[in-house]
Amino acid sequence: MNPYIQDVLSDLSKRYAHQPLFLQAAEEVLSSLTPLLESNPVYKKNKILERIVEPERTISFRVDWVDDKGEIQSNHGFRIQYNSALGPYKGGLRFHPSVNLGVLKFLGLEQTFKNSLTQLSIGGGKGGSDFDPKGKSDMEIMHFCQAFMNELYRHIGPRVDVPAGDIGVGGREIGYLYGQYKKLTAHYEGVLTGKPLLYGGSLARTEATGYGLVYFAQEMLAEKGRSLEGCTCTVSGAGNVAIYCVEKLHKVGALPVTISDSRGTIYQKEGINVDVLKQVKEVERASLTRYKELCPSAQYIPVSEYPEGMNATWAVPCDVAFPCATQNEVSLKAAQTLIKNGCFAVAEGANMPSCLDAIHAYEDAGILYAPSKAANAGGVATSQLEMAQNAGMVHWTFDEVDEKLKKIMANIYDQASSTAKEFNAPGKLLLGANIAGFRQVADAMLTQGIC
Ligand code: NDP
Ligand code: 2IT
Repeated sequence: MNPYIQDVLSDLSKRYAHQPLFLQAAEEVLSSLTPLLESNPVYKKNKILERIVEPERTISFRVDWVDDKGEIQSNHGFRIQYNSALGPYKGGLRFHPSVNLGVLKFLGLEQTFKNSLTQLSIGGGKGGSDFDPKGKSDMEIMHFCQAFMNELYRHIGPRVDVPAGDIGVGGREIGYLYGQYKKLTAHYEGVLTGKPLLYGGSLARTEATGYGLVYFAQEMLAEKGRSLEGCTCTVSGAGNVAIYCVEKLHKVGALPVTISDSRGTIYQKEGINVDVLKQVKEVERASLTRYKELCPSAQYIPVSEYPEGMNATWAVPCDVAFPCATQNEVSLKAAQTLIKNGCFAVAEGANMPSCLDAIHAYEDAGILYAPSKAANAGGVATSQLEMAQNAGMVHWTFDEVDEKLKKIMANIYDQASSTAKEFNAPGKLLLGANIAGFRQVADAMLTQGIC
């Protein structure tokens, strides 16, 4: 590894030892940059690495709200405005008890390079709260979202910072957040994306991350003369990304056989039933034990019965694996099991779902690997299409948005693949995506001066 990168990573690990996920994300990106930095001393001269890994601004606030029993609750809220070299800050909000500054810094750093790869003039941001939506009533969710926006509204705007969804934040939460923003500012504007269709949401935004992931995987397989048709696929997660990944896999003739949530995994040999999955997760907001009730032929494996050190999903033999739940859900042991069972490609829907040693295992085994910041960029790209429609006061059809999404995913694939070739590492999409994403942000920073 280049000594400049080593110095920056070593300094980061001293300063942020308490933020392991952020350090992991920084190492994952920076360790790809050696060939670029060696041929371009200008980045070191301008201390680009030291600057790019630090958020431009971190906002943290208290969120007080009242639950259904009349008790006062208090949570932590954050918005990280990571990098605005390429455009307004853009990125989701995550509501999950595990949220802290380190988690959001990892997500914000990844988002910065992901958004760069879309080539749609969006900077990087991320936010959220340690609020746990599980088991909360609709009224409690609304009160929390309103309290969160009471602080957030002063920092965002359609040309400033445009939040969206992530884990625990979907159409319902974006609706409540939007209502409160409008109440506080009296502005009816595209300040959030993933909005319901009635007031500025874009068709195909709900589907975009999962569909885009499958489009990316198709591009990656096509370059090797292969296709998803007839492939058995394992998918983890049962939320927005997983549902529409499963739906699209069926549409392209693949067979998705698993889904999972934080309590267990469903394995259904004949293929996951998308209608039942949507009923359970989007309508009833229930656990996957309910899916098992509705589809008795499916097998349910509770977390307590998972093989040691791994998620049961990755023990199911497959051709292609799609991790779509959360970070570090594919351990080294899981990666080795996938490879041993004949998996020939991994395409990441979640952000940073593979541990660093799992990525090394994919590379050593020579299997195809679609890294998250490229493969799951369809969600944020379609958010930008929502911003464009809002700004122009126009509405595009589902097919128009879907066609644009397909082209964007093909373009991201081309950037990752051609950049890997440019640096003599053909097929190494992680290296290609990291260099391509980084180079655009870094070059924009250089031309904007020290400010
Ligand atoms: P959702 O909240 O809709 O779904 C998340 C799913 O993952 C749920 O099934 C959840 O189970 C499971 N999950 C979450 N955390 C854990 C955990 N710690 N352990 C086990 N299972 C867990 O979120 P999304 O589908 O939107 O997001 C999934 C991933 O995709 C995240 O990494 C997110 O950052 C990424 N992503 C999302 C995009 C989007 O547009 N929504 C865009 C790009 C990436 P349970 O309900 O039981 O908690
Ligand atoms: O990780 C992601 O790219 C998202 N959660 C989507 C962000 C967005 O602004 O649509």
